[in-house]
Amino acid sequence: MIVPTYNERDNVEELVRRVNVACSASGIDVEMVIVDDNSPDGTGQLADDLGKKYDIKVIHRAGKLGLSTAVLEGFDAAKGEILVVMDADLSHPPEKIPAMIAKLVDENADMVIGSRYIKGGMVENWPFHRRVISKCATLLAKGLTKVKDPMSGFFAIKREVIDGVELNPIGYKIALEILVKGRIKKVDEVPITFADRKAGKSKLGTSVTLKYVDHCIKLYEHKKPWLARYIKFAFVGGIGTVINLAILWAGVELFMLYYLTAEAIAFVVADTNNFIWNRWWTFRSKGKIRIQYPQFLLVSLDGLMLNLILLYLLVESVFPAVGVGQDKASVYLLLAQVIVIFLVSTFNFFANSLWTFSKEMTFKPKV
Ligand SMILES: Nc1nc2c(ncn2[C@@H]2O[C@H](COP(=O)(O)OP(=O)(O)OP(=O)(O)O)[C@@H](O)[C@H]2O)c(=O)[nH]1
Ligand SMILES: [Mg+2]
Repeated sequence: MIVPTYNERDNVEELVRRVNVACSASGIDVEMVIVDDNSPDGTGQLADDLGKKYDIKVIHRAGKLGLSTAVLEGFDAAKGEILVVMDADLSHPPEKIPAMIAKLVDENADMVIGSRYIKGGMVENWPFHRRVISKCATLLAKGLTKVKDPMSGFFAIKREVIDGVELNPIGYKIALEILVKGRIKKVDEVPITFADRKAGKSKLGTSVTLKYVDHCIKLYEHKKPWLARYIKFAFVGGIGTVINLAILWAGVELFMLYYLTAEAIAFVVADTNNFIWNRWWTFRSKGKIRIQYPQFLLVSLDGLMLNLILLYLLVESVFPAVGVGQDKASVYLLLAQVIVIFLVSTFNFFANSLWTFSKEMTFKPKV
């Protein structure tokens, strides 16, 4: 049992007791590994004291080094062939451990999640905003795993699942990392009632949310590099689109430019923005800018031609044919450009992936 702790003095004793009661009732031999980050409230000392009565190994780390690294250190220190991870704040019911282990042993699962979001599972007393955040976070991971509650901090694995697997501790959600990278053939879930922490403070903050999004993006890149980069490219394109539309609008409305001229200027400015973001973020490229920027611009020039032709066709023939967009400064002009941006971005994505950033994008699977 790996339990990371930071300022959990009011919870840890009850946790240890309940874990031991639950396990001994089911004949499970349990070693607890408490990984404490020098909690100012003395959790580490209390854990040492509890070690006199229970089978506990306490790892004292110098300071708050993060939840995921704590869990990974716990994995290294634990002796067992089955590893269970749970929070110390009594949110996770220790009484469910035997059912989770039974699925590993009797039903040959490789990983079992204590799940809030399958039938029989629930969350107690969460305010509306936390439910929404949790649901959104779960939604973001949908493409990574079929598990209903990959955000759970309560799970059990066989050690062989992570043996020799390089786990990146950037994320707060180590279960998700294991689900994506671990050697898992069969994964199962056991319903739990997630109790809101009664004592101590949450360690969640905005930076955790941002790190989570970053973690998810990296996992998608690991699992589906093309899709992940297409989405990032589209996101960058979204920002570029706003810039593009703003300049197009200003050109037509404020500077009285011909709409195609305004769009040409808008396109170049937005495109340079896109290059910077795509090189640095989408493709994480370290290639030579003096080669890549001209390549990117060249791709975009083709894109620009396509853009102008398609915009012209939409504005001059398609829209009039369906009876809209006679006024060139109208919202229909912008609508036409939005459609064109989608088509041209897709063309640009493939051209840049296969040429400008071809070193970063190969069809070979990552090893
Ligand atoms: N060792 C260590 N443990 C940590 C660290 N951050 C959090 N923890 C522990 O990890 C577990 C989960 O943290 P919580 O603050 O409960 O996070 P949460 O469950 O998402 O948030 P709440 O629902 O508000 O409790 C708890 O047992 C914490 O004590 C850390 O930096 N180091
Ligand atoms: Mg908690």
